[in-house]
Amino acid sequence: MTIVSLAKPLLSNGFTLSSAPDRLGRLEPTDPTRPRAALWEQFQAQGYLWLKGLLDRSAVLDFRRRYFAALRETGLLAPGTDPVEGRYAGGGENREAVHRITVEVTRWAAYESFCLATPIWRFYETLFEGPVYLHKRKILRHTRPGSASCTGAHYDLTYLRGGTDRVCTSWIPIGDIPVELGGLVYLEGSDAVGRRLEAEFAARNAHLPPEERISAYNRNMSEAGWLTKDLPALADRIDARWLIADYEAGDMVVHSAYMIHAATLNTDPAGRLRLSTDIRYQRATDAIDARWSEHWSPTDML
Ligand SMILES: O=C(O)CCC(=O)C(=O)O
Repeated sequence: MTIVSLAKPLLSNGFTLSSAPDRLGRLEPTDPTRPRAALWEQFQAQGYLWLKGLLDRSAVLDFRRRYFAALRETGLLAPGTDPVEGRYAGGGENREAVHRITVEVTRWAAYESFCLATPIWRFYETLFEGPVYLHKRKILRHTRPGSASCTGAHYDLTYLRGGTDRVCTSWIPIGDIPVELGGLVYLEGSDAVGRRLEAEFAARNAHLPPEERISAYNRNMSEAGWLTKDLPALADRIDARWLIADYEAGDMVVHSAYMIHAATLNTDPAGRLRLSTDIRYQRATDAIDARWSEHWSPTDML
């Protein structure tokens, strides 16, 4: 097993992943042009596919430019920089305006079109062997360098219990996201763990009223539906490694609804903002979680 060594500590919500290098590994890249059977087999075995260069890199960077250009007046970006760089001003931005505009962008036709890029839906049509559905609730996230918090460990079905469990997430880096910008990290082999945990939650939730039973925020779940913020302890508990990657604009990661993942902090020395989107696809004929049929809003409690 190759030991991953990093120039800088890898941090997540106050915990240091890099202090146990034997608990770190690298995500396996996949060529998206491989035959369907090979892709399916790999997806079943890993719980994810890191599809290299599926998307047109320049189209992805164009969207990055548009996104940060829309936020220029808020003071988020360093003055005089090209929005495509997403270079953080370092503080003092109008947070209310940043928030409002980010929500607005999720309503843009240009964003919708980005999420419906032909290579994405074609990929899913091939994988699922039939017509596919894209959930309307789509999330765009930027993370600031120096921020102390990031996404905790979870699996996505926690938030999508009202439909099929064959739903898949596309996590798309909008710009290059090398490890120091704090991209997603995946717990190796954790699809099976997610399935086990979900069976336990289902048993515990069985007596709750239907609406509460499927909620990520019900009395049996922890904060925000996360399993934990302590990624090293979780890796020890299930004897697994966190898989990291240097993502590039044009890549797309697909993960199963049970695959456990989290993010790390953005510690980019060049001060770039991390930008990504996470969107969900499924077979059009499978049950759809109706709660996801509206645009994302920060108060939608999903
Ligand atoms: O981008 C993030 O920090 C979280 C994304 C995520 O949890 C997901 O893609 O399911």
